[in-house]
Amino acid sequence: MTSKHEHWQRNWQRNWQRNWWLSVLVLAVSLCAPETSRSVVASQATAQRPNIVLIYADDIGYGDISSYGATAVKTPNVDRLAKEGLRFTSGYATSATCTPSRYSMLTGQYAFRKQGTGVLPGDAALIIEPGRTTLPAVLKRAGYSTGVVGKWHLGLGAGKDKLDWNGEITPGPLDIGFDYSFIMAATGDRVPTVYVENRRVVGLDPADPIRVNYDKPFPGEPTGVSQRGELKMDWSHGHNMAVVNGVGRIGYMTGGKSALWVDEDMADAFTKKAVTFLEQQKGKPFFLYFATHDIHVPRVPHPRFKGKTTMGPRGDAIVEFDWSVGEILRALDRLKLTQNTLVILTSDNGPVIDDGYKDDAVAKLGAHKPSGPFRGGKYSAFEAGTRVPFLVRWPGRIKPGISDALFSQVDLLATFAALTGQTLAASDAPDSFALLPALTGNTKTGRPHIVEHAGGLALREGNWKYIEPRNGPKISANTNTELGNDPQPQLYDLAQDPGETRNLATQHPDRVQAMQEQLRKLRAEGRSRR
Ligand code: NG6
Ligand code: CA
Repeated sequence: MTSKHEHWQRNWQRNWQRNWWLSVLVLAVSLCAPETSRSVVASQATAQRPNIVLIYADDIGYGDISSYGATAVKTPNVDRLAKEGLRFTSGYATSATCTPSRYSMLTGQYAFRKQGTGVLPGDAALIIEPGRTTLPAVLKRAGYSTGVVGKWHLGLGAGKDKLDWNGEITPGPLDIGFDYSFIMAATGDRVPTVYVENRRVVGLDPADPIRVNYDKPFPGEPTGVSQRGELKMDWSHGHNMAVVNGVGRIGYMTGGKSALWVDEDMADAFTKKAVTFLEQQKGKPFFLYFATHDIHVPRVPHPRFKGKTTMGPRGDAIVEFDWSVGEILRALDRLKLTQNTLVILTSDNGPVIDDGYKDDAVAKLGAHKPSGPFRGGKYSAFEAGTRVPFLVRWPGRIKPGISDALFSQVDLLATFAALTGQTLAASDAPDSFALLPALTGNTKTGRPHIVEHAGGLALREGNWKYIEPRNGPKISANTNTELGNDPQPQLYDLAQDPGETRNLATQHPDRVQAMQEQLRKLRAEGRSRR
């Protein structure tokens, strides 16, 4: 007992002496340094900046994760984040589809403000202007080394007729703030079905150049129509153009045989690159944006995940996603980075069951509820379109628990700027709120309102949800999702009715009018950050 105490005391004294000398040194350096670097030295001495890993799933719903209530699938690695960190119940993607959500997250601007931010084809031009203040650029400015691995879907190059997949592909991630990138251009179901590392297609044989066309087929190349009987997985809607690896895709493509990806190996390929990025970091803080392809269509997980659930490829892809998360967390442990790494895990939009392939997702769903307690899913203005899993872990800084604070992915930019002691210019990130206290669980107060963007707009303010009137199908003919369209205004009390089943608009005309006015203002002002 005594000897233990003495040992502790000796250690404490030694540490105190070491820290005292360090403080003297920092003070001396800062006094000699010019004004700007002086504040940098001081802030580094007081708070070590965390590394940041942002794990961004594709199409994973609120109810697809066991820590959010799923029972038909187990996600132990994701659940580890929930256990060791904060589990948000009101974390949102900005939009009910991929491109606009990613655009908003990386620019801090709601995508509904900018034309051309809808789901992009694989040959679209980059939609984020180089030189703009982006999420990675903010962190790069703070001295971070920045990398993106996985799904991009924000366009590449200067547009379809100007982009040569066989040469330098630019502009791209490296021009908007990333130091390193290993990506797919768009989605797993869109051509070109190749990986792009930094500015080049990986494994390309110059003698077999790639050509891509979204309008017309290449003569002689098989299509999902001509080869329908021989496909590995049949399509249910769309996905009948190029055939790659026995799977029909959106868009036509020819050439690049040696560079084509194998869907079954994709999670391995991305995870390996992400782990390598972590291993290569030396000294500097880093930011890794790890955007998995799982669980987007085509769902073709590696055979080792086959049958891991009773739900077919959609369930097995969730297990594959969870495995990828585990690999990242284990790499952080191995590299002794866990303690000072902020890990955020979320998804780009809500869940979808049949998104264009006959992969048994509908038939084998059973009692599983991908949307959790919410209504709708991907493409929908109802909650499940944008309310997604949102987990935040930073050991030592964030106390494990649950937070009901309203937090949108569009807030990450300003929040990371605050985390790294930076002030944004007024024109930057017009919809991004700096919510560091909410992100770290120091307050349960998040943003005052959230715009949810599907076809039209919806607004959540406190627990009230208003969906603006919109014509259009109530249910998507393709995916069978309840889209939230109604020519009448809709108003729901999410506290009493999280499933949006009772439209209270006629009972509360004043609230409807106030929320409509608030939406009008949010649109007209072009910004919402004060
Ligand atoms: C749709 C595709 C769907 C998916 C989606 C984008 C058809 C019929 N459907 O157009 O399969 O690719 O776009 O998904 O082609 S997202 O998650 O990238 O937004
Ligand atoms: Ca998506």
